[in-house]
Amino acid sequence: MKKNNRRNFIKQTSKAGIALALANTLTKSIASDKTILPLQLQQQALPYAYNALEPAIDALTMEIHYSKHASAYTKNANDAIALEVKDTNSSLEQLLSNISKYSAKLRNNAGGHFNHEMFWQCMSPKPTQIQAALQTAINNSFGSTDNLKNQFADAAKSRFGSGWAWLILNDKNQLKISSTPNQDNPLMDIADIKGKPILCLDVWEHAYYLKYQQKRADYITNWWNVVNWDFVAKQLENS
Ligand code: MN3
Repeated sequence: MKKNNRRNFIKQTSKAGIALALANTLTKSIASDKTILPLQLQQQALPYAYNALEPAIDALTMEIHYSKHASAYTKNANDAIALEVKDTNSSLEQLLSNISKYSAKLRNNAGGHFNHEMFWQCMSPKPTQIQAALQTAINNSFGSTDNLKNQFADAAKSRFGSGWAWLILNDKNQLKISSTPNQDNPLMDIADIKGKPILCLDVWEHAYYLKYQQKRADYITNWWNVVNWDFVAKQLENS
């Protein structure tokens, strides 16, 4: 081969090599799009109307909270999952239990999705009663429902800035109260107090500020009137 020809041959071959490598990558990523079904989160329909929890929570707060804040967490969580989560079998709970391995965007938004989906179910427009099995569990852990409510309200009131109050079942099968900052929750490996969430309360200002302004304590007091104790009992039963 003449020198010039050899140079051209090398040029052509390396171009072809790059093209082939690119084609392989594209084929792989298209194939993986078909075979890999990454975790997809969906915002469930609110189980009651926006105004159904009035006067404890006003309709406008519920509408903005559900249709703007919470829906954004779900969307942003899915965007982050698509980029970061490779394990196709992972559930949201498994993801949360390994959340320290992922970005702040995934932590904040997957947490935000889980927390809000649970929060809507923790409330009901129709009054519910604490049934026997739940009452026994509450009495065993706190002595009385009033003590539970006081400890929970203290956790909710003393959470500095934005966050959540939780009733959880820990790995020793004890009911405990905890609180988390931002959109963290007790399922996360980074949580100070871990456990299975039984009841949660959103104490971000977006959850109450339109009606209550700085009076977070009043929001908490009125919130007890819409707690869905049937859901709480079911969470405990399934734990
Ligand atoms: Mn919220």
